[in-house]
Amino acid sequence: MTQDEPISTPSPENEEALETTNLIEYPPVEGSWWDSPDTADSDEWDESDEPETHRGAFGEFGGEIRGGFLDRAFRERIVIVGMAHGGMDVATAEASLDELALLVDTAGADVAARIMQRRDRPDRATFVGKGKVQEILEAALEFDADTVVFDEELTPAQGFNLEKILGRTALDRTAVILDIFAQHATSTEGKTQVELAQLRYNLPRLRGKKSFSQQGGGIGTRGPGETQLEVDRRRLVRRIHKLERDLKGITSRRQNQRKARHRSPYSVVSIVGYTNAGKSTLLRALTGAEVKVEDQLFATVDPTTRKHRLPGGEQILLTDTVGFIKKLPHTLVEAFKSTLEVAGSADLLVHVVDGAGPDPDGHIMAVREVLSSINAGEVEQLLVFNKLDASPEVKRLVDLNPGSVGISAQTGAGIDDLLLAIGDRLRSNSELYDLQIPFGRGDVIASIHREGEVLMETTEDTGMRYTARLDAASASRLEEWIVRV
Ligand SMILES: Nc1nc2c(ncn2[C@@H]2O[C@H](COP(=O)(O)OP(=O)(O)OP(=O)(O)O)[C@@H](O)[C@H]2O)c(=O)[nH]1
Ligand SMILES: [Mg+2]
Repeated sequence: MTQDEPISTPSPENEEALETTNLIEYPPVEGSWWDSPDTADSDEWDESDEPETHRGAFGEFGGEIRGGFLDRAFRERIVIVGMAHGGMDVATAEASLDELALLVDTAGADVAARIMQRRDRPDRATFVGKGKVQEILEAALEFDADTVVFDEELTPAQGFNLEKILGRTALDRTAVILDIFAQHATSTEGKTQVELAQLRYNLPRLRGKKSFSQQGGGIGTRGPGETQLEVDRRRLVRRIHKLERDLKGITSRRQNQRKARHRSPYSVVSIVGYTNAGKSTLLRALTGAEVKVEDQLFATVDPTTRKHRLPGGEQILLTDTVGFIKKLPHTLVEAFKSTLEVAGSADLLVHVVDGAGPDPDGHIMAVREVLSSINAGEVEQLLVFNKLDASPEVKRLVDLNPGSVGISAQTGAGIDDLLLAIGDRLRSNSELYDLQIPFGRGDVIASIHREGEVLMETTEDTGMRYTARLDAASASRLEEWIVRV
């Protein structure tokens, strides 16, 4: 252990654990710590301390992440651990743990046991209390589990300590979500974003064996006396910088596309919602888009946009994008900023909620929180309760939420009403204008029809006169033809 790594002082809480191992405790690293890797914790640990029975998500780490955190050579058996702390009631914590079980299943592993703790606040050194750690160890031994997954993000120190005591891999909710994203990303942008999130997550958790060996490093890979950890950290930081540069390039291309879209006559509608709500099913039902629909969390990572004509004739651009979840990892939001920002620049958000699911209100709140954090909280939302075919609850939710619509994206029920509601909402952002177009300007007449809703058309001596409903963008494009507002 080095000096900059405070060793926790014994307290009744962790006394027993300290008898068997040296625990570390330091405050969670915050902010853009990846920008200053050299000032980050530079602790190493003795090889003799190293547990032998696990691969160590927080233990040894050979550089770049290539796969996920979970072993996919076989279905791992996992112990999951939740905590009700602060004002949280046990039912809420249990629901969150149910969701973690789904995440683990989607990631390709089996839940062997689940453990819940009620506590004022997490233990700084080991997240759960010392008695609970023993209980987890016993469960892991009983069910022959190689990995324990905690329902909240562990600090690097907590993860390190838990792995040491438990002698097996300690992961957290964030690692599992990152793992799923890594499996599901298909586009270059998606893959880059996920890798970046994984590396940023891993950097403060990087630990290495103390080794001053010059062997195996290759020429120029290691300076004199540089530890394997420092080499790994340097490689990781280089890779992070490269991915950041790559993403910048991709993002600026996307922003140009988005600008072009906003110059285009189409309204932009983004489908948002909790993961597994039925967003992709809806895009598929409306536009026939061949998007992946799965009873899985985060089936969609890469966004898809399709054009669609509303019953009133207006064309819209409809985007299906990544879903949200409670405790969505900050590293993911950060890395997926360019994808998520699309919601912020939409004319309307179609917020799809699984009306047959366990906690529609909690899901709505979680989605709204994420939307605010990506500056999309102010964009108009149309609340859509999905899975009408699966539960009578959907009707009740629609009644409780004026202005919302109930649909079944699967059977098509309610879709016509949804399209009318989308048209209405977009129109409520628009105003009535009178326009005078000279004969011979068929192009302008065509744009009025395409972009707006024509309410009256009369032929005059010099040209055509229209009363049409236009949104602000169309009105400014057609400004020179507007005669009276
Ligand atoms: N019963 C019923 N099931 C539905 C309906 N719409 C979607 N589903 C099912 O719900 C699951 C999730 O659907 P998706 O469309 O993949 O959901 P999503 O919101 O795109 O989810 P992610 O991309 O994973 O965030 C799938 O198993 C769908 O078949 C519906 O109206 N009724
Ligand atoms: Mg989807």
